Amino acid sequence: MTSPTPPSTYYVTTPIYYVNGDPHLGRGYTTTLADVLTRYHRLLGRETFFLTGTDEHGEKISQAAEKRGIPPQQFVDEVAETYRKAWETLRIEYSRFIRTTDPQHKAVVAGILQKVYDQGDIYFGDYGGNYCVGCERFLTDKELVDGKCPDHQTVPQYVAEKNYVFRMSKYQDRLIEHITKVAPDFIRPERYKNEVLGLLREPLEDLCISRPKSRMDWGIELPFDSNFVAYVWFDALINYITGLDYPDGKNFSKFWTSCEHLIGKDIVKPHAVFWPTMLMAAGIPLFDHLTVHAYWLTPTGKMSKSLGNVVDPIQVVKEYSHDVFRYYICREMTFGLDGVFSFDTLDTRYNADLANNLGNLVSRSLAMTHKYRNGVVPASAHHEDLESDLQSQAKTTVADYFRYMTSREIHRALESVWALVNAANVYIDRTKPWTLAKTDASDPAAKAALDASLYHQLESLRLVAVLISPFMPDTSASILRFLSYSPENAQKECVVGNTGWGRLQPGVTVEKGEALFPRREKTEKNVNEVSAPTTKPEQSATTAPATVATAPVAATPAATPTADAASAGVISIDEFFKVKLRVGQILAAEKVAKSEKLLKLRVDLGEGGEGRQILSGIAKYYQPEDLVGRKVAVVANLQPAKLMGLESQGMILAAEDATGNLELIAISPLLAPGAEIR
Ligand code: ME8
Repeated sequence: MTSPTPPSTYYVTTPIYYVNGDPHLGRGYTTTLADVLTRYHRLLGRETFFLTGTDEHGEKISQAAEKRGIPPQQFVDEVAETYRKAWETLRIEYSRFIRTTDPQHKAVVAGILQKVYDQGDIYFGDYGGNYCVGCERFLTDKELVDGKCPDHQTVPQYVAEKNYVFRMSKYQDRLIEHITKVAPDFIRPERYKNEVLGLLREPLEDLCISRPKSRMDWGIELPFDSNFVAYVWFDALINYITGLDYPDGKNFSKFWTSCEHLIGKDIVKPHAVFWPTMLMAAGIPLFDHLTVHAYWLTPTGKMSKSLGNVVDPIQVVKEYSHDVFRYYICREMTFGLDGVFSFDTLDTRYNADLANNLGNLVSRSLAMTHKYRNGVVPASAHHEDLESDLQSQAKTTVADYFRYMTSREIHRALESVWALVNAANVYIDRTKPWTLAKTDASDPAAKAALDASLYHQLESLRLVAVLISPFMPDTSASILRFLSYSPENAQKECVVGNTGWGRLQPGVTVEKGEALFPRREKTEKNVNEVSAPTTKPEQSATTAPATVATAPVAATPAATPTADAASAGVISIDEFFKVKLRVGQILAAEKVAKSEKLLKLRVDLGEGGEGRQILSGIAKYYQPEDLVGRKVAVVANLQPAKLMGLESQGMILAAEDATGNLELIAISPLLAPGAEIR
């Protein structure tokens, strides 16, 4: 159980955002991710530097200021402040906020332009092409779709004028060599590397790097011709070194080559082609990595002001919390692919992963330690298969976590932590501390088993708290505080590669803690709707899961009222008691081949053996791995039925909300499998 050997420094950047737009979800995502990676590298003992800021020059900013009727400088000052405040609200802890209107930045840009000009890599000439103001760059014919910019859906403007041009083509071969041979992980994930290599298969054109002041004067003046300002990308990209006080700053020599640029897929070309060739021309070593993520979409498509579907991360944080927001965006988006943000999936993840799973682990383990051991962490001498299983899951989780963090499969890193959260909850149910507590005063074996159970619960929790600290700093700090475990220890142990089992010291007193993630009302409401027989009898449990639609079991006498009573919409108490409802615990879950709806579950109903096989139509709403360990309500006396050639020996209860989503009925994790529901 060791963490990767840490190089000593880590430098991460976000794009500097255009000040004609708001700090919306997409920008909030990149910035949050940079914060997560910074905290992760600090945990590994690296000295970190995190740069974000605002891109304040160029045509679209000048147009936006004009629209507001204020001078551009006043406009950019106001919006830069909005960004700072937004990141503060999201609890982003950057090292420096850079603005391209900073005098220091202007001087660095001028210095680089002069150097590249003096060595003959910038020439004056005619330049013409299709300019997209939205992208602030010329688009090649190949990039246009039906004559329009695919990102902005606008027809670019044809611009032809005398301008200064950077000999970018000169560096094409060196760039290809770098991407393919020198640093194969320069651009990641792989799909974006391939996209760039695709671009580089065509001869690279030189890059126009100026705008005549007569047309647009909101920019940095060229040091060698005062009639022109620098092209906005040539200016903006250089922020990444100004931020480290290039050329002479201590930070530049310390951090530059450990640099990771985080960007969205919209600005791959400027970062993967313009920027490295600019650096080559300026004689500056290249950065370490360009890490690209995809877009956040909404259920109604791309976020856009005109559609009114732009998600404001500040509102989300206000309604939930920083940690919930951070967890959701990092867990929900498969890194590198587009993700869909919806409050529905946010609530589902909140209730399933945070309230039910992590929240319960915290409250159960602390409550039981208080109830059975006066809050004192017991020593664990007893070691059986259940303890080995949990420890081996902890080992797998730690290894997977570091592997996925290193490969930037961020969502998977979190998934691996939740595998341990799940396993710890399952472990509690299997060791049944409440049963052991009945005899532990007189039976030394029961006492040892209870000590072990409590220790293993708490130690799993400690490990989880350490691993989630980059993602959920407040939650992690609360859990470590509950466990009387110092955050400095957590950090130290990652540095020395000792994240492993057994760091929690027996004898310390844990706090009682508090509910970290109370279940959210939306789900509560759904549950009530289903359990109130008078409101919606047709939506009762027997009709809820999609399995029922195809399952002959739905028509079994046990679950169906008599014809007379059914027509009246009521059933007698006797009829109700014919239905045997039991608490079940999902032991295993997998998709059913060729079925979009069905999951095949193995469910422990307290009957011994391997548990029952139950098919449930919830595949669209739950990932199999998120179900393992979960307690569910089961109709236990349904006549078995075959679905897709597989036998189903019962039915899991779920409720359907107004949008047609299915949500499993919540069962307290304290209830043991087989407990009767009535
Ligand atoms: O391009 N989903 O600034 P910008 C995910 N100033 N991320 C998104 C997103 C979405 N729907 N929308 C935006 C610029 N982003 C230049 C950068 S850097 C030297 C100059 C994020 O304000 C994502 O990181 O348009 C994307 O690359 C960036 O915001 C674009 O920000």
